[in-house]
Amino acid sequence: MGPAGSCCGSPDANRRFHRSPFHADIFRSFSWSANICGRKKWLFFPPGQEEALRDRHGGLPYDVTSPALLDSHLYPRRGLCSPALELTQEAGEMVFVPSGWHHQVHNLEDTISINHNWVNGCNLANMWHFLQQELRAVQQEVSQWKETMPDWHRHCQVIMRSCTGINFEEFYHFLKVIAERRLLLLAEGTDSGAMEGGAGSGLGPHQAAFDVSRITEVLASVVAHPDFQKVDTGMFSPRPEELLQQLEEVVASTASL
Ligand SMILES: O=C(O)CCC(=O)C(=O)O
Ligand SMILES: [Fe+2]
Repeated sequence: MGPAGSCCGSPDANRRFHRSPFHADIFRSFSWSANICGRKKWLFFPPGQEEALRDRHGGLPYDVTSPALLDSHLYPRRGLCSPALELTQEAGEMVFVPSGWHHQVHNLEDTISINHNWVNGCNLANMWHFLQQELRAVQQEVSQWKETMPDWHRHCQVIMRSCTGINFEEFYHFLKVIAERRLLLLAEGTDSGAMEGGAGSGLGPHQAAFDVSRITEVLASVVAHPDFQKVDTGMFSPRPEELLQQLEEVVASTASL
């Protein structure tokens, strides 16, 4: 909810009502945003373009329309960025934000909107890629203590969790919960054709099989990641390697779906 004129460029209004500086959505999720009333101007940049908008210290701008970006000493790669994709969202209209697209939003009128974010089989790999990037950024930031801290890797996971909201262990748990639901749904389906209203609440066998194949790819990468290998998975049930093997078997058997 925000008054006319609020966006990244009017910090006072943002603090009280509305704040959407230049960003990509949490975990590189998809989002939709529906305008109940009012109008908003959106500026979009396809994934990767934000690299050209970084300042010389590697930081992203708060407001991509700020005159500060014309300073080529501070923003040396600004000229390499293509112009923003611009759109105006009217009352009653809904905008879909693709995974990993950076954007910023400006209220042209007093505006109320509702939005929702989600991850599914189509952007799960983007989420995993993002988490790896976040961990690398943390590790770089605290690299000077690597030799003197016995628990350095564990602390990096703690810092990552506090900055990003999730660590590698929780990401595994997330994959596990979804994988088990999809496996149950596929098993029920082969049983009696009882897919409708089953454990997946309306998901069909094709989507369940698709999700299982995407989760399998991502989990294989998680299990092979040197930092995940440092996580104590002794108490996990199932063990990540066992879940991966089970998923790989199901992927092989549902390949014909
Ligand atoms: O409406 C806004 O100010 C921000 C919406 C947004 O960033 C989104 O839906 O991803
Ligand atoms: Fe957003």
